Amino acid sequence: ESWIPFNHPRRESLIIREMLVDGFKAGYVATQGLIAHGRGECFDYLIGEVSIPPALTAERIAVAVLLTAKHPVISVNGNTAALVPRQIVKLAGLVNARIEVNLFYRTREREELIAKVLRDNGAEEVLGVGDDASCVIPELFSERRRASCRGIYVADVVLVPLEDGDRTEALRRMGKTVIAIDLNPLSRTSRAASITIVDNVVRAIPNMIKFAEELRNWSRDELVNMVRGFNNDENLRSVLRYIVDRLNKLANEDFLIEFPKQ
Ligand code: PTJ
Repeated sequence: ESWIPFNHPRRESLIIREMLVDGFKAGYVATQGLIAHGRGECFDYLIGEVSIPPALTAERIAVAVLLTAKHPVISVNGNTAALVPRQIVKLAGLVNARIEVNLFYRTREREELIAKVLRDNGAEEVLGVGDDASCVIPELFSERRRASCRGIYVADVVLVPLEDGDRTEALRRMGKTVIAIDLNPLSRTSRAASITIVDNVVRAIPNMIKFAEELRNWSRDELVNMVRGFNNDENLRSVLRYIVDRLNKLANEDFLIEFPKQ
């Protein structure tokens, strides 16, 4: 990241790209992960690269759900390991969740590299590596269906940043509460999840850490009550309305970059 000028207007975004490229060069970000990130960036532009109100609502509810879960698990893939490894370990500690490596493009080498990244960032236990992923998620094919028998397989609540739609649906069919973080509000994952957080994982996880620090002092009843008032369908519609309103506003304003007249 040293080559990125300090005053570059898109410095933040370039640094995030660099983190993914570094993870790719180190062998744990999937090639397809770079493409997935580009799609995410596009949706991030539409929401204005900030955590919009319905995202903050979903993040708060998600933390309450994690805090009241029996067996919460945070699923980690290549992109998440590259972008927020330390923050994932912190959040897992605060909500008492186990961490599992669960890859779409599964290879033993990437699993082990990601587990190492997580351990280097403070994780004491990382599930889902190699033979630990010996339970089978029904209705999914190939290596993608393997999950840890101590982790995702028995979890009641699973947090999946950047997940594939098929797997989200399979986890829902198993009766699990699925919390998705996905910048694309139209994706199958977003539409299939129990709680959909339309936000960049680099903002969502730190926000969730703050909410966890606040909500962990709440009673179980207070948390359960708060979750009861949440409707994911309604929240996801608010995201779409937010984008429509924002684009409408921009379409009625001057948004071109001005230059002095020659
Ligand atoms: O590491 P692996 O093998 O598990 O593979 C990970 C990827 C992401 C390649 C895999 O899960 C995949 O192909 O995912 P999809 O189907 O491309 O979906 C990724 C979704 O995440 C897309 O809808 C993107 O808009 C969204 N996304 C990308 N970057 C971010 C994001 N959402 C939140 N924060 C991001 N930084």
